[in-house]
Amino acid sequence: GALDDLSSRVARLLVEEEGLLPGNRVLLRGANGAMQFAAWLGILKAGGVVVATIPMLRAGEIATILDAAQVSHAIVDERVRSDFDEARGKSDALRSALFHEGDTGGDLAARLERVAPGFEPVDTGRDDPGLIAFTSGTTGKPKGCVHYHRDILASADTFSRHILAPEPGARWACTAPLAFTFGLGMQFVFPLRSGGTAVVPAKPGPEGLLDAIERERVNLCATAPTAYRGMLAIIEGRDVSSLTTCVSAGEHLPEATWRDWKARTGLSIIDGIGATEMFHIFISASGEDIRPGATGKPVPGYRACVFDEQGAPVERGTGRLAVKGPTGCRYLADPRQAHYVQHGWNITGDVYRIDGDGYFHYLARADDMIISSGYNIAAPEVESALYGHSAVQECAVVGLPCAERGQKVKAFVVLETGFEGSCELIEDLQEHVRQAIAPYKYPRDIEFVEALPKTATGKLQRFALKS
Ligand code: 3UK
Repeated sequence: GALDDLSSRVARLLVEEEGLLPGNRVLLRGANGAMQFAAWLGILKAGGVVVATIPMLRAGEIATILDAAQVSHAIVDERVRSDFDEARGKSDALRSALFHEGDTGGDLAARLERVAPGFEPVDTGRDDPGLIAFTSGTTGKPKGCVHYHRDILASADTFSRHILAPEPGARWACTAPLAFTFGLGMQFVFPLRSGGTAVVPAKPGPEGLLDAIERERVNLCATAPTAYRGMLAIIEGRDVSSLTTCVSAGEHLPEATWRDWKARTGLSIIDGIGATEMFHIFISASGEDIRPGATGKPVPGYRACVFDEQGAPVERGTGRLAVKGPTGCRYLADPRQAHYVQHGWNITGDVYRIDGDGYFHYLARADDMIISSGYNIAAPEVESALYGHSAVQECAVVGLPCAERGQKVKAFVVLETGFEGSCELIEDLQEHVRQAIAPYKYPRDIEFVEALPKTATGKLQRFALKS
């Protein structure tokens, strides 16, 4: 009721005082919290289109989005205001900016108290845009993915309903921001659709998530593989007994991480591949259907296959992943649409193997396949092997140019506390990989590092290690 009231006030204020018209784009900028959630709903009630941005973005990146989406209104948390203020000067479309501070403070909160309650939502259609989600864009100009009102519910009624099967009243916590559609689903849309409660961690990262789980008795948690490893490193003595469902997405979940989490908590992590272009997860498995190391099978409502080398869709074997279903890619005015959607299939840029039982096994991003002495080596497979070694906290594998082999496999390794880098440890890690997978895949170079380069959404930036 409180969320309904607050979001209706946001809608009324936007329409009656700030001149918002249906179809106008509204920038949202702030950390996850009740005011940002109410603003998100209020924008949709007002017939607007949500353009949420990750709080970490800087002025240049915000200016690009303001321009690309022709944003006319903005709702910004004071605490991340400065980069926005710098960016807004460069925009000719922006007409109004509202500021709040956390959930209850700032000018916007005061104005909302004075607005008349209640608002009849604008009569939008199922095929009206509800949001534009910008891809994290590791290279090139960010792409705006347009999702309709129906896409938002489609993900809740496919992945959430069939794979998570959440109980009403369940408590959900997630580390991802609303601007990342993974977080939008797991932290807001799915709990709302299933009558659950969103628990927003007070601190970012694995420790904040663990605190939230313990303090608020969270049932469903969702984060990236790195954060599961981060939680495992500090889980000793913590109470996570309230958890029933754990979701991992954003990157491949190595089998060793899945097994470590299972050994420590008794819970089977639900891996799922999603994409900003697809709104949410489209291949996954839960409960007894999980095969550790595999992503799973197409979520009910979706079809998936791989394109073989001749470009023909096949149901078994290895190739570029192709998927279709109730959601799909609609880039905002971008010629790259023709790369992502081919013959009615969404081509995600990932290489997958489909086994005899129809399970989908992640191999690599197409650009993370290493070709060394004529062999195809998937970087994540070598990483998965390294994760089976107790000294490895985190790792990244890349192919570096090599006169002799074309490319050679190099691993960057962050060590667990208590281990120190040495020639013996390098040899030990190399031998460990040779025992775990085909010996030609072992990393010929290993470098110990303090940390690995990550994108704003926590994805490994392999390309940054190639220079
Ligand atoms: C990779 C995975 C292996 C894959 C996302 C869940 O990550 C999300 O969206 P992005 O647009 O990136 C998409 C790409 O990320 N990926 C994601 N999940 C997995 N690779 N195993 C996985 N489980 O390369 C994909 O093409 O940032 C994830 C829900 C919503 C999302 N937007």
